[in-house]
Amino acid sequence: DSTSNDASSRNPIVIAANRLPVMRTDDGWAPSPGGLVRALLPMLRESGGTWVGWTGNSDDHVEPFHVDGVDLHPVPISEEEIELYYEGFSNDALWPLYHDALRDSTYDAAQWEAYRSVNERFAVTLANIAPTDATVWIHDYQLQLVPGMLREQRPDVTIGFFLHIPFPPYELFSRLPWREEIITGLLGCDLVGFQRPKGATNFIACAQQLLGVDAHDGIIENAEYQTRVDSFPISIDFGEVEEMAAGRATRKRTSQIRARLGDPEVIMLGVDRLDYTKGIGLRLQAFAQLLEDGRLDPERHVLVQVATPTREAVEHYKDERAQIERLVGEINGRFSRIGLPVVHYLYQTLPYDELIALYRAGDVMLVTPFRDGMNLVAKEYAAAHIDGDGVLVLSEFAGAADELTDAVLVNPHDNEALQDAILQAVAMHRHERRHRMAGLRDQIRKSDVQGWADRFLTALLHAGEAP
Ligand code: ADQ
Repeated sequence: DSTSNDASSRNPIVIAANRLPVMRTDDGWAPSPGGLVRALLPMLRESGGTWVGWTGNSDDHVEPFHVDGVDLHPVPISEEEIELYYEGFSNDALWPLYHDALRDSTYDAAQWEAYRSVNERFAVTLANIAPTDATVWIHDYQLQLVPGMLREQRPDVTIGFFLHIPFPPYELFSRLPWREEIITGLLGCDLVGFQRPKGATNFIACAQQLLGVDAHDGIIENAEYQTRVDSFPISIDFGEVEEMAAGRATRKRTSQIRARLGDPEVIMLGVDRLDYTKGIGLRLQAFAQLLEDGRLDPERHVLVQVATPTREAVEHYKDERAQIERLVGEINGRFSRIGLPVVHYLYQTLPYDELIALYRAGDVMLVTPFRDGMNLVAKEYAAAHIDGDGVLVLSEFAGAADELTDAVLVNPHDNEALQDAILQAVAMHRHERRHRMAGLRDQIRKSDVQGWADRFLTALLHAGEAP
């Protein structure tokens, strides 16, 4: 593969993420769906690397195993730790803080202790299995202490970290009682990558303010090494989505979906994990208001909202689900006709090919998070629109807004603006729709997930070299 850089062939790569990139099937394990796994697995296979992570099941005590020619090294996490480290500290303390979705601050020392100890277990595992001079790539907010812990044990390895979610400004981050520890953990890296340039500058500012480090040109000076800080916007496997969208089965399914929905003039679509950062509620309210004012017509305009079940054990997620389901009920009660609901709501994880068929059926895609690291749904929607038509309404607060400037960009906190954006998308002239969609597709085609992984690993390789 001509795009694979020499980074992948020089040193073995070891990846660490909360989850292993596999799911259980009837007869063993299969790679998890998703572009990230598809981009990273071939790289590991070529470099003879290993992926370190949790199986997803607390009762598992699985020995290292192989899937598709890649070594997988399970890290056991107990049920209690999942409650404290994962649901608690990662998803109830860090997630809202990093997405400026602040509620009452609940920072709990027992959760922090579990976070620290699971991070330590990852670091020890990595230290034990990483070959001499290996490249270690650590992923996401669950593992921010691992780089520092690993460097202490293994100064020979080159350490990179990529944060998939936003990194907050100092004013928010400094609420965290363990703020210095987190920054110190990340400063164990040779390279720290963020989705947006703003994440990188926020991180540098926090390191300066909290630890008084010396920083210049995206480089932080530590006692004996440097940490490079930069942005690497993640993407999707454009070719694969396009190919799936072009298949006969997808085309058939797309027309079937349109027919089932009663062949409306405009199908609006939302696809999100059911997360309070995704702005599903405000989107539904804007839609309801437009119906109420007669600016949308339930006979001509329908909304399909797919909400994927996620983090169901966390209280805020239960509340969010209840709110959304009440809203859907209210809107349908008021505006639907027999056999023709105006909101079609699915609380389900769909197979990827069904999702692609839905994207193709969607005339207007509504991606309106309050805050989002990147948002891959926005990119998948455009990649699936091989017909060159369709409009993306996209929140300015999604990382994707930096690149996808041909979307209808909107501030989702401003309900009037959101309503206007929806109407603008619905009424957009065909010529403008096609022009914008071509721009979106060009942008995503030229920076896909393979390019993202190559850029990160190349930068990591050079970051690890002596200055
Ligand atoms: P997420 O918050 O999960 O990811 P997103 O980037 O939109 O958000 O990715 C969701 C993925 O799940 C998409 O690839 C989508 O196809 C899939 N998906 C969603 N609903 C589904 C359903 N019902 N059935 C099947 N598949 C479904 C985090 C960050 C993002 C960042 C990514 C990657 O929050 O900001 O873009 O990581 O870095």
